[in-house]
Amino acid sequence: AENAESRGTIARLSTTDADFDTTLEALLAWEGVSDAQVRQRVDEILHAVRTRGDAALVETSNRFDRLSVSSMAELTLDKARLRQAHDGLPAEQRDALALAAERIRAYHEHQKPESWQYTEANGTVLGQKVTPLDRAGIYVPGGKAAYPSSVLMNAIPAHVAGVSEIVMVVPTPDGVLNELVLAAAYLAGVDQVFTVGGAQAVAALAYGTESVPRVDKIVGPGNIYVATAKRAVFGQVGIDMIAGPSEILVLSDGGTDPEWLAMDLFSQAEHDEDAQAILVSWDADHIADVEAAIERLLPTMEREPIIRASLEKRGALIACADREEALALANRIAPEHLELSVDDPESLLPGIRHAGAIFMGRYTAEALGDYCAGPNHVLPTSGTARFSSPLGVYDFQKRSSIIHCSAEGASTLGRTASVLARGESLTAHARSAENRIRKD
Ligand code: HSO
Ligand code: ZN
Repeated sequence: AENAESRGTIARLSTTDADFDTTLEALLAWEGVSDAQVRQRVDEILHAVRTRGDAALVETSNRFDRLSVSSMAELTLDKARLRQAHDGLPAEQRDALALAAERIRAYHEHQKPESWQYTEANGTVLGQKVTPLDRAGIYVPGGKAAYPSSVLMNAIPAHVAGVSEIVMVVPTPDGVLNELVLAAAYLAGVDQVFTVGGAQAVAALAYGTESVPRVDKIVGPGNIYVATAKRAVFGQVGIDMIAGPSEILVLSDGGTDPEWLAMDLFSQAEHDEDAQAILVSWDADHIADVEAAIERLLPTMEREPIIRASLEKRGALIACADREEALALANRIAPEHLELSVDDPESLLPGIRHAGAIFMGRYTAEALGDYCAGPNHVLPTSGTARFSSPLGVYDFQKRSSIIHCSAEGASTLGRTASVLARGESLTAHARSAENRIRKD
């Protein structure tokens, strides 16, 4: 029902439209489909790798990636090979990658949580101890979706967290290696790479094979088979969130160059036909200028077909009444990326409650955050910023509780525990606690 009469590439909406709410809900709706057939194929692959290890891993890799290898040794890259990829890069790429890695590392150093404890008057000590995971597995998609920047964003927080061993898997369709991906792995502190992908790679990381060590957590984006496999092995190992298509929401006060804004919207739209780019402004003339810039620039884009599909299907330019209404929309959408393209972003910040990453002011293009500002680009999508956070150091650590009772503390707590245990009819609990109650 959206303004079907002569609309351009991107929908123009206004919060005063009679059907605004339903139109917006339809635009935001996203369902990652994993049908029964995909689940069945994934289950078969998981079972094969779980029961037959390397042999199944080699077979499935040969089949899906069109290889003809006979052992896992041929699908294994050591640190020396990663270093070779790094040293072989053109200096400009090597330097850019190094600078990005350095900045990402510095940012994530700030996230390191401390263990803590406190002592009660009777000498009882209570606390929390933070421990990194022993082993993390990073999944890196192959082919066109292989982003070296994502290797940095997934592996560096693990490294900063103190994970002892970082294993990476990446498919090599037709045996083609991506040197930039390997170089990024080197800089990020990856210990070992297996050139396997798909559900079979997830299975290998989750269960372990003769060659691939079993990890404690699997992170990283992947196609529907990878996502389905990650869901299936969850519980056996930890997994990160399962990401939907990329999104950007720009709030503009009308003072930013419309061509900058058009390109900011394109920068997300070019990821995927299902990506979502939305601009909200309380300046109606400005919206018309941004639309004109979109139509002018779109034909000049290398990825025009993807951008066009994304803008047509899920994009929108939304006119609203004022800043308050814009903030309410931002919180309702809870976008992965939120650009505050305004003079005084600080004044809007307190009103933002849900967003994966917030880009403050006209100069802070989301693209800078995607590569090298420092914060992580693995962010909650599809409104999940309501309850989740960017990938970070804390995703590669866990916490243990510490309880150290003094004799007096145990005696006091023993009385309380005893009463509660008898209330639950758990006599052994009660007597265990009562043993510590002072008799004097
Ligand atoms: N914007 C993407 C990350 C990325 N961008 C990688 C470029 N390369 C995450 O939403
Ligand atoms: Zn991006």
